[in-house]
Amino acid sequence: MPRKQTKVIVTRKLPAPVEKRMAELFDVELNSSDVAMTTDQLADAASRCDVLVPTVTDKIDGRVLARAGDNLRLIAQFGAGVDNIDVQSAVSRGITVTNTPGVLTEDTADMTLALMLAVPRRLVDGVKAIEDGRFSGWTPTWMLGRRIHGKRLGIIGMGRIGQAVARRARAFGLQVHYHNRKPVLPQIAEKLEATYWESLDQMLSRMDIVSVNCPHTPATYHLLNSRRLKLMKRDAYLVNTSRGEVIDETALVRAIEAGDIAGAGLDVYEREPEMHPRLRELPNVVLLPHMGSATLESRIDMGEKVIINIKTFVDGHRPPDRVLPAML
Ligand code: 8YV
Repeated sequence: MPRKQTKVIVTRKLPAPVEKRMAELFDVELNSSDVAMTTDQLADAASRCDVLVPTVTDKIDGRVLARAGDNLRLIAQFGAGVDNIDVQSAVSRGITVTNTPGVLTEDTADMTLALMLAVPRRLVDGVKAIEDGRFSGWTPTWMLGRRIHGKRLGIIGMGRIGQAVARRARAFGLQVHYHNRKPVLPQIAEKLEATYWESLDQMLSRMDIVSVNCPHTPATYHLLNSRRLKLMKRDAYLVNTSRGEVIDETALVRAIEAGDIAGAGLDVYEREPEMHPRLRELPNVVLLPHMGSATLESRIDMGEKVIINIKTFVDGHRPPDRVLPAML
């Protein structure tokens, strides 16, 4: 099919240069209101387009896919994570799924480090003290946090983002440990001086900071449950810039309230934009609104990846960022 006749529906507002390029290339329907679509609206979109461009806020499940038209051939996710899409159902209906890996790695790793510093060093407490006019001068014992340098970092999920976190962590003098489905290549492990733990339980009990950098899949849902949170050291911190579902949020709130762990830095939640109501009341947490990849550069690069995936597909080739159920 000629590109210009390819009907592309984009579910959310994308950066202006991305929308402009899409409009030049395809018969595109944009969402200038940026209001997230309902299930009915998504199903309607899926029934009318050749290519659907969803984001993390759109649940493309069996119900939506069942109502898709025969014309829907490609779901080109704007995002690295695809846990909002029932990839298995899509692929079994002959629909190709793509994502945008690689281009948001460095920004997400930066935000992970920002949280790893912010929680133990009480960055937000300090900002609030200034805002509230509570800074009455330096004292030897005020605003004491915990040192980062020399501590042990345990990374759960040593993919692109996990490795980017490890590179940064080395510069901060952290010792890198990781748990992954399998060890990384020896040359990568050597460069990062990273220690592999086959047993997540054993790693958790020895780390000072734990960072979640694995995708949300059925295998990682509630990977950090109440039992595992209890394995962590009482003075350890937990950081999550991946997906909320990897941590049992209620168990996390209880663990922090009970003093089982020292605090947490979270960018993602189990039921976004909702979060456990007591999370906001805890003093030793830093909470961000899912902004790990929120730079203009990342979002434009993600848009460009979406465009390349669509163009390649429409031209009859295999798109570069195809996602297969076996990869999840
Ligand atoms: C994206 C993310 O911006 O790419 C991901 O997986 O978590 C985010 O940073 C979001 O998913 C857009 O769909």
